[in-house]
Amino acid sequence: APTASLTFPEGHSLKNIDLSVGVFINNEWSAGEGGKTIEVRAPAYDKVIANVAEATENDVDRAVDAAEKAFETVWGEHTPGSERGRLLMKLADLFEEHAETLASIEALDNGKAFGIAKNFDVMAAAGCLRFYGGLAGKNDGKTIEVNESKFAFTRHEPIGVVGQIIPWNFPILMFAWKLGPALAAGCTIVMKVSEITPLSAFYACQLIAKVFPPGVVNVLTGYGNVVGAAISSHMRIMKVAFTGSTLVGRQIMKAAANSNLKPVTLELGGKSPNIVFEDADLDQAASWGAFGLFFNAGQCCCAGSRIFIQESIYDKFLEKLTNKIKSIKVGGPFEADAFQGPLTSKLQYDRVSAHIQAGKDEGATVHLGGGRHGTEGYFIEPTIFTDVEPSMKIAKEEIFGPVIVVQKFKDEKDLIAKANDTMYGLASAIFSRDISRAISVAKEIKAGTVWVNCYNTLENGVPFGGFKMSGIGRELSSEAILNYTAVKAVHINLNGPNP
Ligand code: TXE
Repeated sequence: APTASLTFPEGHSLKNIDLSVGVFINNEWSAGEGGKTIEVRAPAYDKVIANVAEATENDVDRAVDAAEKAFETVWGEHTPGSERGRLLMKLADLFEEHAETLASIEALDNGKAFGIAKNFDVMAAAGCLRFYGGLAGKNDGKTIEVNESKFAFTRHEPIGVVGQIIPWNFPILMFAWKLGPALAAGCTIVMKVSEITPLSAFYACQLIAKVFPPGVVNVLTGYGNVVGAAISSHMRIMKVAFTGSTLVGRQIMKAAANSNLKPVTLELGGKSPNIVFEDADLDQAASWGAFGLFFNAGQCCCAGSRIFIQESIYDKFLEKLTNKIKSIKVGGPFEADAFQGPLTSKLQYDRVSAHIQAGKDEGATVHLGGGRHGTEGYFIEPTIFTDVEPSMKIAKEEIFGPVIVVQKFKDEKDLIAKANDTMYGLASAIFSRDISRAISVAKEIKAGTVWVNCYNTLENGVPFGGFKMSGIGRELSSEAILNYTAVKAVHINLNGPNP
């Protein structure tokens, strides 16, 4: 099986690390069936850092065989919930013990700042695994009193082998978000990690092999139209969970419908409104507004990419927001204090650049930035567009980069119409000191998350997911476990008459 040897820039706490980058099935590594590999690049330096095994449809079949065997022999209902929980917590501990290494790999592969990768991504991943460790075995059914001669009970059974497909913006965190609820429910997994950022998950597989029986977690990467399609159309995969673009979400759903009608959960794109009322604490709103979009270089599904400012404070707030955004340090993953890294792939850099060009062509004003940052890697300057019309491409489409679109509104009625004028409905935020206004507007916004006086704060215990074309189903919290269980009703005849 292929291996990779990663070298970190001088001055970093870790010099280099070797890791397996093959197909991970039954806690063992192998080459992809065809022996082909995929180049993985470090986006900050535009350099190839690894050649990882490209899996094929047959590799997916092998992974399903392993997962099925594990489900039928050692996992599922063969391991009590408390024991599944203990193992999840053990993996959480290992994530923390290996945080330095996991974060170094993540920073190099994805481009995000090492400090953020360590203190946010890896720690949040560990926290998520631990949260689901605590929930394992607590998803009880009901006893239902029907009548004198009958009662029924329900069992929440693990659904079986599940397929999971994740993207490149939060590789290790999405890995944990998917693993946690599925393993807590008792499912076994065939996971496709993004071909753009597979490395942190591969390192995590070494930790998984120390904790879980063979076949419980199987991980591979490859192209979406081959491996992703094989997973979503597999007849023996009983459920598929996907995070990625709306376009691909639709294909996954079609593939599920055309194969075994497996249930589908989708966590897709967004164009989330961030609303600043005239009575807001403007410094607070500017700070969260900048964080809400520029965190992870704007590559967040829930990014607050449309800022709506009430007319009466437009100039004053725009100035505060602009100053905050100007203070963002753009830099490589191992530069001290860098907040905004590169776009994670050349493709994403090109897509974001095309959106910026479209904004210029359609007549919006570039208030800040609007170009490439530096000469090496896929960096784009923090960018603000003003004079934006709702019909413009930059106001409608998800940009998924460091580009914020600013619009004005008159009053609540005007705001609600504008904020909801989108096919998406993932997140939103309201900045106001008037709690009644915040709550009543929160009720009107068509989105799965409404933040009040904050942005991008995710909690393991709070469900996350989209309205409208932002997705189906919820991640995190006890809700996510329901995605991985099937409810069985058992009817008991006590002494009822024969028919
Ligand atoms: O996503 P894709 P891309 C949005 C964001 C971005 C756009 C495109 O707007 O600009 O999507 O990004 C796998 N069957 N988000 O092209 O293609 C693929 O291999 C099954 C939002 O990178 O959706 C990868 O593992 N799987 C987002 C995963 O899907 C397929 C995160 C995501 O890739 C497949 C990322 C197929 N036919 C992008 N084709 C979020 N919600 O956070 C591809 N894949």
